[in-house]
Amino acid sequence: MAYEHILTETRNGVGLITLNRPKALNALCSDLIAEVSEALDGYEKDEKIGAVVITGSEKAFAAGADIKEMSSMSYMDAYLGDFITPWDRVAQNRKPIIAAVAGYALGGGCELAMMCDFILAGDNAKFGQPEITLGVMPGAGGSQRLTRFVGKSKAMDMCLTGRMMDAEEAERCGLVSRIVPAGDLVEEAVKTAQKIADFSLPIVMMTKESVNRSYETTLNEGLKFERRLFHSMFATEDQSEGMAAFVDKRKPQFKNK
Ligand code: CO8
Repeated sequence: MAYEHILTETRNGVGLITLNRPKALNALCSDLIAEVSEALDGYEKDEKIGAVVITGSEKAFAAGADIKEMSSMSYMDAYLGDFITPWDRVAQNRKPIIAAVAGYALGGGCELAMMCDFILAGDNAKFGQPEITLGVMPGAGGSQRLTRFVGKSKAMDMCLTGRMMDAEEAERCGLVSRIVPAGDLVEEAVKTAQKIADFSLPIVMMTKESVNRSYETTLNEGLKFERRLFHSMFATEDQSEGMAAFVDKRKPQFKNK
């Protein structure tokens, strides 16, 4: 499938989406997001894909929503057109998605990274919610997801001043899972995704669902949800195989991957 603003390829059970608007530092125009959603939907349906990586360039993951596209938008355009809502499909995807972020991840770029399941950062990554400098506020989760990642004080600091944080600060405060040299980022992200894709797909998907549930519910309800899913895993062939392989001291051959 040929896209205008993204590149896609598959590597050993992993779907790799590369944002590709280099002249605009991968600014996230509506067409780009529609393409990302379509590619993700395709990977979600493709039984050979076990995990996805979204990345940009070494200079920019994405420098935000496309300011040129937004600058003449009216309230009615935004409201009636339900601006940004199509982005929800990224977070709703059922397969694991890793954001591999090098360079700028600003505004909608930072928000897109946070819609993924975890973020691997290149050592040159810079995260920020600079919408305040444009006379608006974050609109795709920056005031909500960022607060859950880094806590109120830092989220307020980022959203109210528009300052950027570097990769080390982002790792320290839990926004990113780990930092790798920017030049190795995509390889490392794909390797990580391949490791996930090698496990049982339904178990991976249930694990993602369970971790995500912790954001949406009380501890008690979340624990019950986790327990029910955990019990259900004993109805899968992959649980039998995984545990038998451990006992037999061999590598498991998961059927559902
Ligand atoms: N939108 C459109 N074009 C952009 C954007 C953007 N967000 N960012 C950079 N560009 C363009 C520039 O206009 C420039 O184009 P041209 O060569 O035609 O003038 C080209 O990319 C290169 O940019 P710079 O020359 O500015 O490059 P620098 O290396 O000097 O600076 C920066 C890099 C610091 C990243 C700078 O480009 C910048 O500040 N960009 C804007 C960052 C920003 O404010 N982002 C937030 C946007 S608002 C937003 O994301 C709202 C989210 C709401 C929901 C999102 C859902 C989509």
